[in-house]
Amino acid sequence: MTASPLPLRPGQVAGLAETLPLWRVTDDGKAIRRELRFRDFRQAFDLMSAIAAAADEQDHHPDWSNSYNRVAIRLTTHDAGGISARDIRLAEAIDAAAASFGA
Ligand code: H2B
Repeated sequence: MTASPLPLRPGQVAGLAETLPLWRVTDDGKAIRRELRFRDFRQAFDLMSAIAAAADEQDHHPDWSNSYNRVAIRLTTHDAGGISARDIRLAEAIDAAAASFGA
């Protein structure tokens, strides 16, 4: 198992607006979130399957929910008690997967 990740410093959190413009920092500053909307449930679920594969590869997992064609994703690092570089890396993979689905 790898060492526990460090949470981002406040300046790094502020910089997320530029590096991950589709994501918002939650009010408590401990997570980032993005909401996606698709044509239908099948598209939404296919994206979730793609994200699940990326998450397992990275050994870093989203907190998320799905309602029909919407997927709400929240990324936080439980082991760090906040946002870490692991969340950034997974967010980038999610953005790439979503773009390939046209979302
Ligand atoms: N996912 C997230 N979001 N945060 C974590 O701290 C985390 C994880 N820890 N996936 C990983 C798994 C850890 O439990 C394993 C043992 O590496």
